[in-house]
Amino acid sequence: MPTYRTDLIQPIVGQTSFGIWDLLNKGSDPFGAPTRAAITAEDGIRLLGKIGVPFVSLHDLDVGLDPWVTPNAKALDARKAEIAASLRESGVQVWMYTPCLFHHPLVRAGSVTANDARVRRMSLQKMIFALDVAEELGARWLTFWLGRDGAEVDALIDAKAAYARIADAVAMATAYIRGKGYQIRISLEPKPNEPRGDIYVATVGHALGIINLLPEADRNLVGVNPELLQHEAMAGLNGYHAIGLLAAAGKLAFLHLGGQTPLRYDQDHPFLGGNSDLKQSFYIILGMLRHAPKTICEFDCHPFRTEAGDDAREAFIRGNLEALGIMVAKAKSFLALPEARELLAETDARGFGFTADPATDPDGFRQALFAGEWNADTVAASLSPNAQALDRLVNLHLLGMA
Ligand code: GCO
Ligand code: MN
Repeated sequence: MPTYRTDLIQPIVGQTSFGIWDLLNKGSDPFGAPTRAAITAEDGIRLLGKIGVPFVSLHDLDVGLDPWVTPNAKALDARKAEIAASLRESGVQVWMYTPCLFHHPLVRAGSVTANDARVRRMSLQKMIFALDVAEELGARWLTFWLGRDGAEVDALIDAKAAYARIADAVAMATAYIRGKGYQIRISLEPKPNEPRGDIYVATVGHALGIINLLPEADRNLVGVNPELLQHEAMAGLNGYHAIGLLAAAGKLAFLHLGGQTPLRYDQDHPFLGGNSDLKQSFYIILGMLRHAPKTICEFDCHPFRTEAGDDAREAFIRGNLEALGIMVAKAKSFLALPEARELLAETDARGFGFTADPATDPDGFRQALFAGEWNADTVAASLSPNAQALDRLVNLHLLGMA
């Protein structure tokens, strides 16, 4: 294992988390057998504690707390106590908890969107059970990753009903949170496809649309955790814009990070790993630093399948932390460049250069808006958007040539 740079890791490690499922991952893919030995959830938690990662996220299934797999209240209680003890001993806290609504054959035609009311009800049971466990374990977020809610055969489920059913389920969960006085919040994680042909909560925009379907009192209990680069890039979308939209809407819950080649299957490469787009990765960290500098960066990706050694998982954790440290350092130093500051002077500017309220005084508003000489050709000729100069600066800086 190389010596990973603590000078890069130390400034950011306090705002990081790893999904336990990513550490348990054994390197199998739909074509190939596992390449890494199994570890337990406790091993993974211990490893994070040793490296100083403050948070871990859990799927009920991966930590033995799935009520569909273990329909025995006593056994689940005992297992919960074991996980709590492991977290305590390792000094690691739970960042996010997910009821796995994508694994069991029960949800093969959807969980909360299924046509069969029994499946919708059992999915809600699982969500509410998970909320209780998550709150008890101190989790800050419960992520609904509705990865099995989608379609190959669109005739099966009416799309309007599907979105309404998702909103119904989320609204039940938020109302329960309010009723119980819980601290936990709900997060939606978009993904365009895989495992379904098309997933309903496909993009950040879809997630915001669903939040908009909720009763108003529940909307502030729900956020979105985009997975960047992977999930937005799978649809060829721009992750920097995803962060911008969520920041503007006040809905950025936290980030899932990893590497991805656009328009491919969910590669889940380590952050900056493989053929990931370095520039896009730079921009998402730039967006994060500017609009949510303290947000938790949770790595939701896997060691490459090639990595089979005993230290593969430790190298994976340290490698991701170092990669984030590199991009945070790059983005910070970019923002501090006098040339960048000058070129970016107007980047946050808003407004239209006049004040008048179109609702209370529409005629005054019109008059103010059109006051003066406005000629499209003249203004166009005087514009200097600086795009080329900024792009050059980003390239020189990112590639260490500035
Ligand atoms: C994926 C998803 C999951 C979710 C997780 C939420 O596999 O594509 O990213 O890893 O993040 O299920 O907890
Ligand atoms: Mn994810």
